[in-house]
Amino acid sequence: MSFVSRGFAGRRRKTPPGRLPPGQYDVGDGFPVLSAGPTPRTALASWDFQVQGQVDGVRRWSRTQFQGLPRESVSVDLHCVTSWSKFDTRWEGVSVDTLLADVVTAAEFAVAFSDGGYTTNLPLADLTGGQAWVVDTYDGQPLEPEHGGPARLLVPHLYFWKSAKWVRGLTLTLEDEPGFWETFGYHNYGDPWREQRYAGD
Ligand SMILES: Nc1nc2c(c(=O)[nH]1)N[C@H]1C(S)=C(S)[C@@H](COP(=O)(O)O)O[C@H]1N2
Ligand SMILES: [Mo]
Repeated sequence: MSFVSRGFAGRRRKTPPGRLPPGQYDVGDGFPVLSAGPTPRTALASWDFQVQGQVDGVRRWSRTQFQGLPRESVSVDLHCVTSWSKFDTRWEGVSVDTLLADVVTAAEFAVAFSDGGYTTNLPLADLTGGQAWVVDTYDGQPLEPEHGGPARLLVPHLYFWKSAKWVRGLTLTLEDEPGFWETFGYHNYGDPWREQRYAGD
């Protein structure tokens, strides 16, 4: 005998129509943690963010300076290559447009680098135009270390591995230089709507 009616399974809100890319499922209220290594614990006092590489001068913001930059709130859907998607996630941080505002560069690519050694590459055009942020707040709270605190990159229009956790900066490059997962056979670009999971997709 079972008292559990099928109705209870339907308590989770429904997947918003048209927002689930091919091969993905809605993870609902859960927020999986996916890290290729241990969670680095960076002292907030020593955290900084740098823009380096093909630039007319390295830009560096201390934690305090970073917190003084203009901030944006965004609500976005996340799509992990392991096939979970999470809708309407709320973040706060600094637009990459703000960080690159006065940088003079001929670069067309960038490599985001993180504490712990993780890297991921993107075309510069995918980091600008209101498409990417360095976020330090999730759902109104300081970003937890497991999810990338003190700060992570957020590039929601690409698979979530492009959103480098524990990010410390961007290296602007003339040539495209594959990052961590990209060297291990994942797709170089990673558009979830074109299901670009692996090299060759
Ligand atoms: N530094 C770093 N960033 C990372 C990763 C990682 O292993 N190290 N994993 C990526 C992958 S594959 C995904 S799906 C998301 C997971 O973020 P979450 O743990 O907050 O869900 O972070 C991405 N950013
Ligand atoms: Mo992922």
